[in-house]
Amino acid sequence: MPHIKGFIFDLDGVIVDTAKYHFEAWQRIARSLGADFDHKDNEQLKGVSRVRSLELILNWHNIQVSKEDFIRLLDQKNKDYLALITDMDASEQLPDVSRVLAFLKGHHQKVAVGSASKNARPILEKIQLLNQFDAVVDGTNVTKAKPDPEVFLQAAEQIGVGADHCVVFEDAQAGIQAAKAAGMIAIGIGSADVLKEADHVFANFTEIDNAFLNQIINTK
Ligand code: B16
Ligand code: MG
Repeated sequence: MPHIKGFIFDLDGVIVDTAKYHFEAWQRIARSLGADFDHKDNEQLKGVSRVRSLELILNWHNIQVSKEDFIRLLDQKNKDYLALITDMDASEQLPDVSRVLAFLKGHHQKVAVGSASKNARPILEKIQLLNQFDAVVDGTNVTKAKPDPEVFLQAAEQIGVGADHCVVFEDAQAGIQAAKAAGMIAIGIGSADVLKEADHVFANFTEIDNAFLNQIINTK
């Protein structure tokens, strides 16, 4: 029997390149406040909740806003983000996601999504992958954001697999930390310079071949 029984996929930046739309929407908000931030700062916003993202941007620039404005800015960011992804379709699935999914399912692995996003389900529907997963745990289900392991522990529970038998694919520092805190194998999707705490790092799924997946499934 293989040791690994389940794979949990982060959504934004792993299954679909929504990370660029989150960045654009947050930049608009920052600029409306007379502030700005770059791609390097943006790494800190990946994988963290909408509320935490706004707190970070305001902190970087020492900006104080009222509770009402805070809520208005969150709402505006989500409106801008939803407008950017309105025409998203299956062509925006990141390369080889469907090949990796098919391989894992063909090898009796359970597959789940573990995302901080409250928009995860509609996005999965748009890119026609919602029905491919055994479970979806997202920002509407969890109370503690990554790097807390809650989202991945809930996903493992929903697919009925112990945390130490799960593997996570993640593009964010906070997500890699969450996977490790959950006691899971963490595979980074992105840059090794950024995802230093991951067990393995690949630029994208095209670099992950079936031999590697086989090896991971049989890792003890
Ligand atoms: P929403 P993931 C995360 O999704 C994004 O990486 C992060 O940038 C975003 O702020 C967060 O979802 C919340 O998203 O505003 O749609 O609820 O990478 O965990 O799939
Ligand atoms: Mg992500």
